[in-house]
Amino acid sequence: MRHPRTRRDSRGVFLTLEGPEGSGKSTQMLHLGTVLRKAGYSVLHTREPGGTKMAEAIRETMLSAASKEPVVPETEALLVLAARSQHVAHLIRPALARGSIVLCDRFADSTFAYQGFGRGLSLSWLQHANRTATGGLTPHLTVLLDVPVSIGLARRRRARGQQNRLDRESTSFHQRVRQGFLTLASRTPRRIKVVNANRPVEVVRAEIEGLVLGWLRTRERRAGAR
Ligand code: ATM
Repeated sequence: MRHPRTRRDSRGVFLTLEGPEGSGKSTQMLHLGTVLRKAGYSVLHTREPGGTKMAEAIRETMLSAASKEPVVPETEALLVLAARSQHVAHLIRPALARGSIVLCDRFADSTFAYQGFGRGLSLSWLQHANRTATGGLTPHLTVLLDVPVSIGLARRRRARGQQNRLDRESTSFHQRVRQGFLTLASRTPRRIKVVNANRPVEVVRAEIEGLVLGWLRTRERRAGAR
């Protein structure tokens, strides 16, 4: 199965949530999914790396801290891209074709932030490889939850038992990742909306909800006017 060459599926809506460690992304994803379903949308909630059986197996390999064998940055990038290729072909594109909202916890911006800005791999190579893996599929809207590294890592450590291989990277790595996300947002401000996640969870929740529902209504109004 090859990826079609279309940039976006015209029926469904592809929304992603991004952010560094401890930004509260997973909690906010669950809430947003509930809000969208209550508003009458059909929602597919998924995550990266992961989403299909094979992609989840790749996630386990990539994030496991069990092996003592150091992971080469290129290997890490190719693993997330392999997982993404399966995910896009077997889960995301079919859901978009059915007209669903696909709500995805991380996508290509994480590859640019972690493997590009964090690990120092070439962004143009990553963009090219990502296009090959996805057939050019790009989210319609991305919410970036931003939080200072010290706060994010402390939150993550408190959530005991959840530390993976990347959580254990140096503070400077996580700083580069955070700055990387903010750089991506400043380059594509129409798609990537930054939300300050260093506030009480319900304040952040309300902002995300307003932002996404407002964006969907504007899109529907425009589609109706055509
Ligand atoms: P979550 O903890 O948000 O499920 O993400 C899993 C990890 O995968 C996350 N790091 N930590 N800790 C970021 C990492 N990741 C990448 O490095 N590149 C990618 O392209 C994706 C999608 C995730």
